[in-house]
Amino acid sequence: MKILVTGGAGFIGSNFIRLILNRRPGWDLVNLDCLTYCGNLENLKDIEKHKGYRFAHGDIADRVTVDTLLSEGFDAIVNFAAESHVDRSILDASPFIRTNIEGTLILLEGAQKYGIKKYVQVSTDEVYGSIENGSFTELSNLAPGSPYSASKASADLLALAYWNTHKTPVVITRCTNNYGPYQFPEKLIPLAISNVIEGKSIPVYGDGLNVRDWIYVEDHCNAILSVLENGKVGEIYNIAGSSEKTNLEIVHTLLELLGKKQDMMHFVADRPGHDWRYSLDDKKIRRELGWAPSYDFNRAMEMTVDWYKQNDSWWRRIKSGEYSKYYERMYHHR
Ligand code: NAD
Ligand code: TDX
Repeated sequence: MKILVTGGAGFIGSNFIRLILNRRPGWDLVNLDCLTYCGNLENLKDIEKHKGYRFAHGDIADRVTVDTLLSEGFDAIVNFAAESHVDRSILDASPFIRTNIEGTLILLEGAQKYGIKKYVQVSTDEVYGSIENGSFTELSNLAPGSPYSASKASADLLALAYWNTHKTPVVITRCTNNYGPYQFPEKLIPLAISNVIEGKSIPVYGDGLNVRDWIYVEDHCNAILSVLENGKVGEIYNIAGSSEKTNLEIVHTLLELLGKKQDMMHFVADRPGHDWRYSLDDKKIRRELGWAPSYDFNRAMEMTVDWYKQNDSWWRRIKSGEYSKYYERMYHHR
């Protein structure tokens, strides 16, 4: 089995590559990543010389790059490559349109042209928008609320249109909020942990009562592997962690795990258009593919805090570079 993994130098992609090399020895993986601000080859340092792994530096939105690579012959594509941060999509949506929509289109065209047998589009719960009560199923309407989620919803629609029109063998996964090793410290959990270790307070948007469902990244990666191997083409699979928490609950848990006082947080101006609650019904993937998350939330949060404590050079390097300018711009006025 030879797989093109795109965006494999990011958070979830790098965890997925490591999982596959462990769980499916004999598979060949090529990681196509253009290394944006959050793409980091350090995330793959321990496996960079693995015989089943190769890095290809390039852009999914560049047709020649994708065409040249796919002409080698691949069985499957798993598309993680994306601009993934909601706050950045509020500051400037253009890169989201280019990578998340145009990039997906180019991969779909390539999948079609080179007879790829399975194309997995890694999507998000955010495409359904916010929900007051209950949970979205795969049949729920799309109502994205941010430029980020609108670009992901567009990509999902393109993928489904390719299945309908060309019978391109696409499968879509929609997962809730991930946490774990190698998450870029602009997202709530790694930002909060690293801030506290640095002696800084955690910025909480609005009243902190927005709700997210949290899943440990390895559980998400296992779900994607199930979908890659056994998911039905043309279908969508929701993936959830069954751990809905308010942002304040997350912050309190982290401060407790880090042994700090609960006042090491402060409220800042809310995110414009901030979705209030995400919630997914994931009965379909449990029933049809027999997947279920295996990590307990409290245990996995503990493991995550330990990882950021033990790997502080990883995030300190990121925080002291270009990223510091973004952080200043994001939080200075809040
Ligand atoms: P990330 O931002 O950490 O990583 C994205 C990776 O894509 C980076 O390595 C980056 O260099 C690469 N990339 C960006 N543009 C590219 C391009 N044009 N060509 C090639 N590579 C490019 O993101 P993540 O959190 O790992 O998310 C991965 C995927 O999972 C995304 O599609 C995201 O929408 C989806 N997702 C994320 C979450 C979450 O909680 N993080 C939840 C559900 C779904
Ligand atoms: O400093 C912060 N303070 C804060 O209160 C940050 C960065 C976030 N927040 C809030 C906003 C959200 O309600 O915490 C919640 C989580 O925020 P993010 O970590 O930015 O994630 P979210 O916006 O929920 O989106 C994430 O989950 C779905 C990923 O970034 C997406 O890529 C994924 O699709």
